[in-house]
Formats: sequence, C-alpha cells, structure tokens
Amino acid sequence: LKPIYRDANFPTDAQGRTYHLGTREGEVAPRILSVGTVTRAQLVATLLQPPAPGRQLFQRVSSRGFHTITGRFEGVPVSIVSTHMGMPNMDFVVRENRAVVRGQMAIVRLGTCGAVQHPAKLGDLLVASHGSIAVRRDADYWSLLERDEHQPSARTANGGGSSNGHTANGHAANGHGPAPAAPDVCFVEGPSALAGRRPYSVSLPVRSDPYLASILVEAAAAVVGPGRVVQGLTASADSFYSSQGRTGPEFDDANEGLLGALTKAHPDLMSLEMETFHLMDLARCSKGSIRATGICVALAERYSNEFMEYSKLPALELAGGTAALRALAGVPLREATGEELAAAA
Ligand code: R1P
Repeated sequence: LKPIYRDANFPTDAQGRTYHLGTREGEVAPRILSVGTVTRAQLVATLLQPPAPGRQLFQRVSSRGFHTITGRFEGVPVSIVSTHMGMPNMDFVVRENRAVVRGQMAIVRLGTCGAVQHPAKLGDLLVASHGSIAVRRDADYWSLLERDEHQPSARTANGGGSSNGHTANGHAANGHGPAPAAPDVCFVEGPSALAGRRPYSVSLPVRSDPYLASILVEAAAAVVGPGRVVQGLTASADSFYSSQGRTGPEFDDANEGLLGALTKAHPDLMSLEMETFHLMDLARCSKGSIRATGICVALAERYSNEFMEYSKLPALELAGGTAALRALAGVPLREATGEELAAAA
C-alpha cells in the first residue's frame, strides 16, 4: 500500500511517519547514535538489549534506506540510525527524529574520518570536543572565472596581468600546474569579477556540547586507553574529494593548498569528515532541545597518505560505539515541557 502524505511543509503519513526516515513517535529514543553505514548500525546494535524483556529490538528500514534500531543500553532507551553520507542526509536525520521525539534529545555521530595532522593517527578515536568547521566548494569561484575569461578587457584594464585568474596566482591554466601554498594564493587580486572570491569557503566553528563531549572522551579512554583518544576540532566537508583537498587530473578543483591552509588556520584541527558540522549547527539552532557531539575512527592519515587495514575497522566501530552509547546513556536530558507536549498533541 502506498502511503499518503499530508502537509507539504513537513510531510508525514496517516500514521505520523516521517517522509524520509519513516519512523513515528514511540519508535525512536531521545538518545540517538548516528552512524554512516547500515553495517555499522547493525554491528553496534549487538551491544543493545531489547526495549523490554522478551521483545526484539525495534528495527525499521525506510524507503530511502535509513535504518532505525531502538533498544536499551545499560537499561537506558537508545536508538541507532544509519545516516549515510553528507550534510543533507544529516539534515533528514536530525530534523525528522526531532519531529518524533518529545523532550530534550542527545545525538552523537560515530563516523570514520581522515586524520589531518599529529597527534591524530590511524585507528585513534577522535572526539570533536572543540566543535566543527564546514569546508564548502564555492561554485561561484568557477562561474566568475568563466565570466572573467569572456571579459579579458576587465582584467587588463585593471592591471590583472593575466588572461586567466588561475595563472595570475601561479595555478596553471589547466588547473594542474604548480601547487599553490595555501588557498589564499588562489585568491584573485584586483577588481576583476573574481576579486574577493576563494574556491572554498571555511565557516566559523560551531561548538560541541561540552559535557556530552567530556563524558564521551572519558568513556572512549576507558575502552581503548587514553593514548588512543584525541580531542580537537573536526572539519566537515561537502565533498570527499575537492573540499577535503584530494587532487586528481579530471577536475579543476583549485584545492592543492587547502589542507595546509586549514591546519595553519586551525592548529587543533584533527579530522576531516562530512556530517558533524551540520549536526552541531542544528543542535545550536534547536532552541536548546538537542545536545550533540561527534566521535570518529581515524581510517586514513592524510599527512602520511596511509589507509587503515579495513579488517581492523569493526573492532574500532564497536569500541567507538560502546563509548558513544555510554555517553548517550549518561547525559542528563530534560523532560518535555508542557508547551512542547501541547504542540505535539
Ligand atoms: C566518506 O567515505 C564517508 O565516511 C565518513 C565521512 O564522513 C563520509 O560520510 O564517515 P562515515 O564512515 O560515518 O560514513
């Protein structure tokens, strides 16, 4: 039977199920572990007990492939949700879960990431207690570059000195020439159409919930040892490739100096991934109704170009999952206010 949705502003079906996650009130706990993959959700769910004695874990797979598993961890109701990848998917997970849970919520993201500098190294658990920045590719940079190429007079008249915005900055016209030292060298000086534009925008940091992060660090250290836990800032990028500074010949990404510039601007930057910023941003805008932080397994080292042996990942997902569930179970949450209950009725 095809569901019938009502309310184009926030679609739910006749049973109150959300449009993309397909869950409704009563199926999701206020404490949520958001993981990137279905296999990680199922693996970490082996740590859960059923919601009530004699019952199975609650499981729902939506038509869009979001998996929700609800049970108990150390007696406390928790849900694990597979979030897939990227900030738009995190948006569905946070907003649609917020819509079916009453009272304050806590959300921890357990992901994988690339370690960008020491002391973060392969296999470490990196806790984003310093918050997150976002790194986004700004397509207008290339649009303005095209516009400049069609208006050469604008540049020469203004002393731009080059027929191409890239070459003006030592970045070859084909996009694969000498690497600039930092994104600033991709910044085109002068009053051409590109003036003031950079190929990547880097946001201000958004903070993590300090208490949730502190109990997560403690729990992670208890599981893997303090020497394997690093605290710092994470960067969530809108691409696995361009805005994470991965280079290749197929595209003009103007990103050769990006990693260097990020670590220079943020000495506490430890990881690159794709979702934490949006989780923390929505928590910040949730009018105090969501507490959030993130932890990730360093699966790659960008500074050494090493990638972890994949067979080692499940044990680390279980270690990170144990720590995250312990923090979720331990964080105090306030009950729904009368106003919230009335709004939900
Ligand atoms: C990219 O390969 C994906 O892996 C990382 C990134 O954030 C992105 O989602 O996290 P997950 O392993 O949680 O998906």
